Amino acid sequence: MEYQFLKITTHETVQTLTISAPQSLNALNSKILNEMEHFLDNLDPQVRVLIVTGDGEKSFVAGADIKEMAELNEEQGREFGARGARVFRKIETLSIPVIAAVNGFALGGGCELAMACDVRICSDNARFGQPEVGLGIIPGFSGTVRLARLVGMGMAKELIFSGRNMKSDEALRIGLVNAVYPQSELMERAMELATRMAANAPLAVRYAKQCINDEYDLAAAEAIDYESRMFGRCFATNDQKAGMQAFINKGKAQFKGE
Ligand code: CO8
Repeated sequence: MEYQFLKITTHETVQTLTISAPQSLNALNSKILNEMEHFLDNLDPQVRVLIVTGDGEKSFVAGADIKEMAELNEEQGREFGARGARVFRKIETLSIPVIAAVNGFALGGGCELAMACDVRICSDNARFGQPEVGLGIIPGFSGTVRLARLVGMGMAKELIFSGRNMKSDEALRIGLVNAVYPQSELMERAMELATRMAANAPLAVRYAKQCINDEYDLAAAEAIDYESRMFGRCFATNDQKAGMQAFINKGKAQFKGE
């Protein structure tokens, strides 16, 4: 499928998805959400890490498209919110790591998109925030869920109730992003991190992601048991044999993801 709003580039086993709607600072409309869903549902199985970013140097994603949302009624609003939430959940549960390279404004749905990714890094000009209450709505693409989980309930409530924007240094301090880089270095640093992840055993990385995601909602005893079972599963893979043999032989394993 030819995408109107997505640019996709591939470097070895790392793919970069760039959201591109420059006239609205990459704001997410229904067409973009549909294209993202199609892309995620048809991800190339050779891809081991996905980087998500926004087109240009000003904005990652400046939110959901306010012009599209302005005339929605209750049912349409629920449907639009559910569509975004579904697409973002697909990112969160994708079988490979997803890195958000936040290159500017990540507001509203943009901040929510970044939070659905596994890891967030950003440029020094990035701005984060959930300004929805200033528009008469609440975060609707799972922001009330993920922001509180990422930065704690008190900070999430302050940010969501005030709707204030936050600079990259504060985002780093509260743990919303893992690292801040000069704008000119961001994509190179994202690729370095992705390449490092992509060199590891793909099934082990997948199981680790599944563990961290699924165990979050379990009681400790259940979570520990879940991890033990997933740990056991690793020993049914060829990559475990290859990885450990390579260590013993002082070599480097070429993982096949099987
Ligand atoms: N939606 C639609 N258009 C947008 C958006 C947006 N979110 N953000 C920017 N644009 C458009 C502007 O309207 C403008 O278009 P035009 O040239 O036609 O007037 C163009 O992008 C450039 O923007 P600005 O001129 O405003 O650029 P500035 O540099 O002056 O300001 C800002 C940049 C600060 C990012 C500013 O554009 C802004 O505040 N944007 C809106 C940010 C926002 O409030 N985002 C949250 C939206 S709500 C949301 O995301 C809810 C998610 C859950 C939805 C659940 C649905 C039920």
